[in-house]
Amino acid sequence: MKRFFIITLTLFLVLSLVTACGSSKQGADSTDKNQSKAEKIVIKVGHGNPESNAIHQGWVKFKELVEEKSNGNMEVKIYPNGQLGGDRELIEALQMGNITMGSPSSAPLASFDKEFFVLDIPFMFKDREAAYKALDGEAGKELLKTLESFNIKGLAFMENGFRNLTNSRNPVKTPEDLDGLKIRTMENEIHLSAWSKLGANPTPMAFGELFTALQQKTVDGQENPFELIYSVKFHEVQKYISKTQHIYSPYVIIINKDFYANLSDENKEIINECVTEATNYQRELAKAKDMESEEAIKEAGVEVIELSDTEKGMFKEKLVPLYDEVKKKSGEKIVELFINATK
Ligand code: TK8
Repeated sequence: MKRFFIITLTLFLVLSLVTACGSSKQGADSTDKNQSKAEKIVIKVGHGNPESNAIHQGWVKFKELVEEKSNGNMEVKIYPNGQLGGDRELIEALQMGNITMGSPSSAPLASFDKEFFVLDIPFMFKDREAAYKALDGEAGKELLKTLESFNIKGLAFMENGFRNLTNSRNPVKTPEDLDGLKIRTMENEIHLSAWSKLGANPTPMAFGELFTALQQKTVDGQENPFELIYSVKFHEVQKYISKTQHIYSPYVIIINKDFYANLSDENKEIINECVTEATNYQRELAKAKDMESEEAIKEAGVEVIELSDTEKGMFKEKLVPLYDEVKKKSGEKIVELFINATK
């Protein structure tokens, strides 16, 4: 009995050794199947918005298209909601290759690449079409190219939208109503300067901290497009929304430059095509959601304030010196390209 036991034990040990060697050997040789698994290209996307937002839906569209067109050789993993960081951290992570792609707002990107300040010229685009024309044309392409010295490749502009001022203190129709109003801005010097010139008391803050800041009245107000305001429930902690539409805010679709450079021509082509298709899809959705959200916000009881041309003019007038400030930062060339594109 004892002998039988020893033989069984020895057999068991020998067998497990053989299996162990076998499996490690298999790992080293790698069959075809293993190889294609090892070669699967994973694209890690990080962004700061909720899953209900058009920008997230744009990424989902991109994922579906890329995975289909590459026959599953490329896989897109999306990390929404700022779970990997806010815009500034995400841009840094992308530069280092810790994430592959992202869609920060253009304003925080300007702290890295000064030419992006051009998009902070207030009231530059009269409507969406004017924005698309400039951003998709030569001006936008030149601007995206400037990202290359930061190890970033710029691919396209999706849409956040025209920004509106919200606050919990008083209705705002003219700059006078802004006196001392504590406003959160994106992390961007031109935005800070603009709100100071208008008489408010601006403070930069990451988007992820904003809801609590509004709720606890650390700040009185903030500015964002209707869709984002509604989806993150800012309307529940704000009383007034003025349709200032002071700036058109794009999301810049960016990819780590080294990662992109190392892709095969075929895969580069897939990425480019899918970004274009997803951008068209996303813009349509963003536009529809912007209008729906405005209605929903009104229904929720927030006062939506229309501004007449004269009232808007009062904001514009105070912001005239901003042109020179932007030019100094971004350089005249890119400003001229954009101004010409809007003519
Ligand atoms: C989300 C931000 C947001 C922007 C802001 O990460 O910070 O106000 O409008 O959309 O990019």
